Amino acid sequence: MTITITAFEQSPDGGMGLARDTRVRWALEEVGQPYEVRPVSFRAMKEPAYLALHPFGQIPTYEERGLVLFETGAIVFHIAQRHAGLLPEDVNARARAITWIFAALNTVEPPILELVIAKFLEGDKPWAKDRLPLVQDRIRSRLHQLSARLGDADWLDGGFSAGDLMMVSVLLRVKPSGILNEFPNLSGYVARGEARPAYRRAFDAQAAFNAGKPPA
Ligand SMILES: N[C@@H](CCC(=O)N[C@@H](CS)C(=O)NCC(=O)O)C(=O)O
Repeated sequence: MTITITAFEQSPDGGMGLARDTRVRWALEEVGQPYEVRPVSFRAMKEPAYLALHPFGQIPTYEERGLVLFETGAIVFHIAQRHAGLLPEDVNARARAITWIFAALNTVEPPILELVIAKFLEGDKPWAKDRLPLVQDRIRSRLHQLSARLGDADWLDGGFSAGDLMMVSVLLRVKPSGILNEFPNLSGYVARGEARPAYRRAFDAQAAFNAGKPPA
């Protein structure tokens, strides 16, 4: 069974792990599933052939024996359901881990994306200077709540799960702003995620792909 995902032909971050194929690569590495990567250009992403796979013309997509998925939440959830290692067996613990996937994507990622928009897409607008601190404070407020919940635990609910994989992936996007460092337990949490061998393999594969090198 071959799994194929799509990724930017040339990632805007140059392969530093911020493009969303990283979280899918990471999930596949955690469960030990090999995969292939099909590069797509920005132009091809908006053409009918690609829109048939992904209605919003984005990366990543996931293809496996006639199944086509988009949205990283759905893809990571599917991988975690199908293969052991990312969701607990206990039904309630499993439901809680899935809750954290949703929390990462629906509650924590939106203010972080606002910062990306405020800085890189609207940074030249006359109101950008006034807006930026408001956006940063909304992130702080979310991270404060998340930090309180994590406390001194290693992971959000018992052992590492797909919920942590998604939360760490989302928090990595705020790392370059320096805001994450204001929350030492969250920086430690992200560092634990980044130290996982599966994450390292995913990161290195993405970096090599962007550098035009074959996978190691
Ligand atoms: N909610 C989607 C977001 C996908 C997304 O925004 N992908 C970005 C790359 S990280 C993209 O393709 N951007 C180009 C575009 O939207 O045209 C998911 O989690 O899969």
